[in-house]
Amino acid sequence: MSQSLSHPALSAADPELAALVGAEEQLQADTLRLIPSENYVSAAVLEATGTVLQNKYSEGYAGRRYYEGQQNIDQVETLAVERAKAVFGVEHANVQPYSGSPANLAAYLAFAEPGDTVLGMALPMGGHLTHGWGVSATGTWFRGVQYGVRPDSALIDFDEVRDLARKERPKIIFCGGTAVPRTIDFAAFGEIAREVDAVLVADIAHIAGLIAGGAHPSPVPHADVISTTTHKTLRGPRGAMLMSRASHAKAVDKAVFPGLQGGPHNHTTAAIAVALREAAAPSFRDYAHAVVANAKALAEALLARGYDLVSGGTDNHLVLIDLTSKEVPGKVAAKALDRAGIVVNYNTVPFDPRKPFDPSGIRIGTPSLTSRGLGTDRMPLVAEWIDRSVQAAAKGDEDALTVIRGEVAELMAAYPAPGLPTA
Ligand code: DSN
Repeated sequence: MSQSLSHPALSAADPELAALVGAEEQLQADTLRLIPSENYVSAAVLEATGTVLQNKYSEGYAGRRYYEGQQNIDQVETLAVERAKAVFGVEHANVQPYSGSPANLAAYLAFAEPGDTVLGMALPMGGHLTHGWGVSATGTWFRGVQYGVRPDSALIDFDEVRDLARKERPKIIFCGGTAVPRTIDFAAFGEIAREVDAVLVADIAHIAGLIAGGAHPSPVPHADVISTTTHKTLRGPRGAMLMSRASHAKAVDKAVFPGLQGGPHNHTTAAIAVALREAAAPSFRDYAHAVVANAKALAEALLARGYDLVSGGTDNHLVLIDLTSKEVPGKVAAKALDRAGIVVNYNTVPFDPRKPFDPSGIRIGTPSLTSRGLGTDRMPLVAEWIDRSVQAAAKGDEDALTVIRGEVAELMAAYPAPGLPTA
């Protein structure tokens, strides 16, 4: 394993751990990372996560803490809050949720009682576990009612959403998801939520960066609450935010702390502030639009190679490939792609006859490769590598995967990743 020269103190204190960090740096440098929920953060965001801010306890909110010594932390959190409000055009922002699942759980705590009905998109249809799916606490402590997509178009079935909302009268309606390749119609969800007097929570975790950069419509003013992680298309640290109208501010804040969490992770808050400053820059608009352009180009190139894409393509950063016609299970393809240096995740497709741990599809996305500067001209090559890897997987041709791995590493060396040490 390689030593991490960029972490001298760590290398001296714990060579074993430092070697693993170094190996991960190498892996992230050499591979084509296509998991749509991953990205590369900037060196500035990375530095902020490694600061002494992590030494401090700060239960409470700026100006009303339960611990002294908040002279700097209050300013850090206020910066993050104000930047979030400006970037997303919201009245209130809470930057303390530890990640997306706790952020969503805080929304339940704020607006529902255990046993209440909540309406969300089913996990196998593209929704998230925390939108009321059975194995999640949100589906056991609450009564999760789930909507899906149309079998013909794989688009959200708004007739079904409206019918379920009228019949079930949910306290909360969740929109957004983890495997939704098309634009979320926040206005349509908002209309349904208002009709049944439900709180609409827009989970924009996947598309937050696209919204910040103007490459996807904003849920403002349709959603009552906006939940997002900060580490996907937004290119921040692993964390989350809840944003809302001013009228919901108190309920949201109370649910996060003291309802659900203790002290905020101040180093993460600082890094969120840095990421939001980056997201406010004009260059981030270019980034967000380039992510979408790359995804569309990649989808076109895959369609040209005979791949079935859920919904026929993409409007955002994500492409969901149904491999049924290729006669290669998603897991087999994902593992072969990994050996070829192309990192994806296997994924269910809507109405999947296979099980979630061995599904029919793979999910890919373009946030990471766009962060490295690859443009639409490279997407036919990416599609070719995916195609060759899937064919190699079908034939059990390990040599072909090794050849592709070399080609991938050679191209990626020409596109240094933000935040990674340069050799
Ligand atoms: N499941 C994560 C993803 O989309 O990868 C989000 O929680």
